[in-house]
Amino acid sequence: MRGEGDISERISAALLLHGLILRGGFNFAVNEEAPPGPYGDPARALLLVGQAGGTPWPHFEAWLAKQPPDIANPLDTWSREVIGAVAEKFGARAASPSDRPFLPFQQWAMRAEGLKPSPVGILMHPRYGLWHAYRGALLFDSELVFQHAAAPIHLCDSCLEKPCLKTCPVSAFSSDGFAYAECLAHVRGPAGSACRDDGCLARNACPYGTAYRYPVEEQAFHTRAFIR
Ligand code: B12
Ligand code: SF4
Ligand code: SF4
Repeated sequence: MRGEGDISERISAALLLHGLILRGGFNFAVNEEAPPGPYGDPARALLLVGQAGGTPWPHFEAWLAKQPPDIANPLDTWSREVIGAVAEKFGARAASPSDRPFLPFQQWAMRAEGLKPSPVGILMHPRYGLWHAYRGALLFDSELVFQHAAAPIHLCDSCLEKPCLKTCPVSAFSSDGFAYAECLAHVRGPAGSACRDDGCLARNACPYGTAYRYPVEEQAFHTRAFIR
């Protein structure tokens, strides 16, 4: 059994070179359905890789400047390249949130860090608010040692005003889920310039984690990818 303390510190150091961080992890239960590990058998442990705030953005932009101008899905490609190299170095297999069929990254994140969804679907983090994401997972063929951490406070529970739900021009969030088509039509349309240029108004309305808010260029990049 690998010592998680030791390996996760070394993995963290390797990821930090690209502005990425470890987002916790867990061991799969025996007989639990798990994605393949590095040798094709079901993985025994998982570490999530992600970002908090815009720290990977300058690394990604520097990489992008050296790519052909018509490169498809650049952020996925960069993430796969960087996280794939870290996986290889540490005997893991890298998985991406964009791999098909989609892997349950948000369920994994809830299990790894005890996070819960905000009313806008994005998981709420006690420190980063809505300004964090997952860029990959490292899958191992043997168990790791994890420290047990207390479940974090879910900030949405005490947020009575819920400005995130009052800001969207097309009220895209409801108990039925995210009205993807309505959001898309608005963001693509003539009245959608605020969402297009400055990012999702609902996400930006949340008062938490504002120090981690993505740079405007990154928000515009995500919106462009979303409406493509
Ligand atoms: C398909 C997808 C979408 C689709 C449809 C979402 C849906 N209704 O299912 C669309 C295109 C609408 C979408 C949009 C966005 N998404 Co999205 N999306 C995904 C993706 C690739 C697959 C989701 C899935 O089916 N998973 C498979 C099931 C089995 O896994 P799961 O963990 O059980 O899935 C959970 C999510 O689907 C979630 N969910 C359901 N409805 C919605 C709606 C929204 C807006 C979100 C964020 C989550 C969400 O609930 C499920 C149960 O826990 C995931 C990555 C992944 N692999 O999970 C990202 C992911 C959920 N998206 C994410 C984000 C941030 C967004 C955006 C907010 C920003 C963006 N990337 O542009 C936008 C929202 C639009 C906006 N107005 O800004 C993040 C969430 C991170 C977090 N902090 O929680 C993820 C995890 C990607 C990542 N790299 O981190 N997304
Ligand atoms: S505005 Fe309030 S309810 Fe909405 S995501 Fe932020 S903390 Fe949660
Ligand atoms: S991008 Fe704009 S239209 Fe879409 S959910 Fe956010 S605020 Fe609403």
